[in-house]
Amino acid sequence: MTRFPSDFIWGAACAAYQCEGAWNEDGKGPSIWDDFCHALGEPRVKNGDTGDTACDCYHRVEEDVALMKAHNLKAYRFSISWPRVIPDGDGEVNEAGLAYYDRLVDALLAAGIEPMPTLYHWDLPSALEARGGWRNRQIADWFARYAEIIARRFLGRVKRIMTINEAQCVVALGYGMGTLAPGLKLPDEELARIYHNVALAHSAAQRAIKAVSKDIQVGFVPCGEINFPQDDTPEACEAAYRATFALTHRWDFRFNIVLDSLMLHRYEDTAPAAVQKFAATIPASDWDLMEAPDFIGINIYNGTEVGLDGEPTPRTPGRPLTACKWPVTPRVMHYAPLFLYRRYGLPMFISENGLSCNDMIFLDGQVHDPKRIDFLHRYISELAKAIEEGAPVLGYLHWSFLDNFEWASGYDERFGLVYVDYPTQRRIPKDSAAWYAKVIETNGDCLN
Ligand code: GCO
Repeated sequence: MTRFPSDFIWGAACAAYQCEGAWNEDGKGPSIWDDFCHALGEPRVKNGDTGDTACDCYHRVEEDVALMKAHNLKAYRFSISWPRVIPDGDGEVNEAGLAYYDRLVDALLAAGIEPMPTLYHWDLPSALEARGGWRNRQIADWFARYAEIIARRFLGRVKRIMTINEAQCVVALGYGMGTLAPGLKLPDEELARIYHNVALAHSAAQRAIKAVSKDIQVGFVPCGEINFPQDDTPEACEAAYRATFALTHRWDFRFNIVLDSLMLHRYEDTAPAAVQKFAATIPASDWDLMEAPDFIGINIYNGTEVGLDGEPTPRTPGRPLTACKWPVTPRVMHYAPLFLYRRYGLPMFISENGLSCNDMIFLDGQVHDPKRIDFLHRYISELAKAIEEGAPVLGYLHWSFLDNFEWASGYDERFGLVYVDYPTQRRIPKDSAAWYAKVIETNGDCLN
């Protein structure tokens, strides 16, 4: 029995800084990630790794797209580097930067793969950070102008544009914990202000894109902690639903911290005092500026099981973990789409899901990754349940097609279906790549 809709979009995702390289070529301006990786002193990234070369995708468009085609991908979610297109963020446009994305988009279209750009996957132009970055409310104008430039350039070639990827990581990890660029540690009230600026920026960008064409579907990509129930009873599900959207624990890493602004125009009562204090200063006219996205992209890697009291259930000793020690919790893929649909009523993509494994080239010259296959089999099977129970999931975009630069973990973590031998840039499809190609070919039926 087919469990996925016939037009289900199977694909993969990546981000500019994590794979392009060419960090200072053809007029590209510096980004906060260039600065973060190049900062002198104590390395902020493991092993002192940088995205200077990464997977060299900037120079390998044809080879990489051919490999995607050979593995049946129907869509490729990539991000556009803002400073490649507008080196200082709001000034001159860099034609050579746009030309690179022309090549990528055209190669994808020629291969029958839908190009799905994300405008912001964390590489803010350094010149804008110097002006306050996401702390500055003006970012809504800077971002809207950039969005319009992209929408005009790719009009007729892209059907969907995602605005901001994982605002929760941008804010909580970049400006709160300081583990990602720009590496600041600001207090909660400031973080609440930054979240509000993110919501304003998404909305301004959405209006700018729609002014170019109403036909372009605009998406927003949140992330955060999702709670799933200890069993499938209605009481357990209700407790997990409530816990997922409560701001009592990790308020700054919950899906609803931005989505509520965009969709419901309010903050949860459970928000901590510092957030309530900021919320009280928001002028009513700001809520009129909020734009509900056409769809959301949800990035799901793991979740936390909770009991009837909404508290995490005791950890199982020796529970399964990925190479970067994230718990393997496939049931989150069943519940996250259902919970988000129940609260917001929007169609969605699984815009990222995958895992890091300690992949290596075996004696036979191949890369065998049975753990990845097992993990994906479990998660995708749970996704099928969510779809059967009514969650309007339009597609699944695996993170990632190629191994790539994993932010503060550098190159130690390998998330790809395709192994990258960094010294030679040779691509070696892992066993999971062939497995995923089969999943796509059978529209998921081979998992039944
Ligand atoms: C994101 C993610 C990716 C990561 C992936 C694995 O924000 O979209 O952080 O960039 O590489 O989630 O951690």
